Amino acid sequence: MVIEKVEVLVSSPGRNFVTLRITTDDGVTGLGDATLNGRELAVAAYLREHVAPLLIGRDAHRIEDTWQYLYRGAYWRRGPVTMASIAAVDTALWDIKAKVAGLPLYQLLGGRSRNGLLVYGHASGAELPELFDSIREHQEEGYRAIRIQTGIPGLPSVYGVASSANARAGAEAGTDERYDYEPARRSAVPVEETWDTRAYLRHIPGVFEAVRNEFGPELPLLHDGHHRLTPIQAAKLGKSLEPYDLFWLEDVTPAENQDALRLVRQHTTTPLAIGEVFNTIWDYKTLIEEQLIDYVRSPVTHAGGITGLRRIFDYASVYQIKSGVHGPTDVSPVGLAAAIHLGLAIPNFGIQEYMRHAPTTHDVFHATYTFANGLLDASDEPGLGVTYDDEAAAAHPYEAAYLPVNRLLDGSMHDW
Ligand code: GCO
Ligand code: MG
Repeated sequence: MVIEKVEVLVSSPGRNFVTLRITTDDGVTGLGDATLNGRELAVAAYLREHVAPLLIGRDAHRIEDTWQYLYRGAYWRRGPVTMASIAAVDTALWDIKAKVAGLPLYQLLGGRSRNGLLVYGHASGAELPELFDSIREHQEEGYRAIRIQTGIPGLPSVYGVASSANARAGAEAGTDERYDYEPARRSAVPVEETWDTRAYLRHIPGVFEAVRNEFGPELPLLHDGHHRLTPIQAAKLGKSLEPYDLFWLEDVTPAENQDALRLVRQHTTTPLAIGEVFNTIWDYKTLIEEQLIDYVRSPVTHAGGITGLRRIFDYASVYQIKSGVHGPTDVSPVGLAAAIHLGLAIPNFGIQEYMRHAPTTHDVFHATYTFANGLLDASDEPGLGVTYDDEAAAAHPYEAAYLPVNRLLDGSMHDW
């Protein structure tokens, strides 16, 4: 069974996605997600120009060898563009192998270890009443774990809080963005936001206190610091949130400095999650070996596919570190389905982020995974259980969209 056709599909049903479709000589197709928010066309070009021509004629069953061929063979290792490209190829080949076997992918990864994946959703509100409403809506929809982000007094807009502008844009586009906000905006240049760390550190503990008082001690609560703090500020935040018993505190410091987490860890027992911008096992080496984190955040889409991410999870399992896979709407339904299959099989599953895609996205990506009683589950369809509708996609061509950039109040560039 050899690879006969490799197509790079770029479409924008609600937001931009890059999808790889591999077809074998006997007509079996596999899908992989290669979406890199705000840098989509770089991955599309990498795949079209430098990967697709190398795949034609290769044995579609040789997944590990193809992974090594693309990783070692590039010489220029790692990085989000390379690793998203390898991920898409890897995922598509797993999809094909499972279809040929006539089994849902999780069966090839060792079979079910659980009934479904516990997920968390995103509640947000500029003020506490809106936040409380958002938490209640999520609970009514079945969510059993909830991430909380709020406005900060003095800042016009803050990461993770659905803005009314976004909600309006969603309403106009016919998409549901009431709480599934999309941080990337369709514009030629990024929007600029402002940030004040001291105001944030003063405000957040009171928000968690209010949420615990309203919703009680049991509800698992999460929070994302989005790489904005110095190590000592992060340590202070972790310590100040200890009374509210967080499930995790995410990305408190810029993730590339692994040593920063050592300092944070020495000061707080709040569980730490990191890695949505990591793409290889090497990015986790110190963090895993020194047990500086509790959850690994990389998605299949950005960390070299099923093959790359499973290797990270196995390594993490030695140190009782669990999975907490990134699942924003910029990971396509193909990338999410891959995470579901992997999460069903691994022994050290922790939680899965589930932001939910807009209905328009599902017009193009027909997915068979289900969400019920707070759990995501794969269907029994052979492979990943997702198909791509070319006709529907044709109505949604790529449109430039960028994530915001962040500046401190004095105008200095900061981490977004
Ligand atoms: C999360 C993430 C996202 C990212 C987004 C960038 O925890 O879900 O932080 O909201 O900002 O994926 O493209
Ligand atoms: Mg995050």
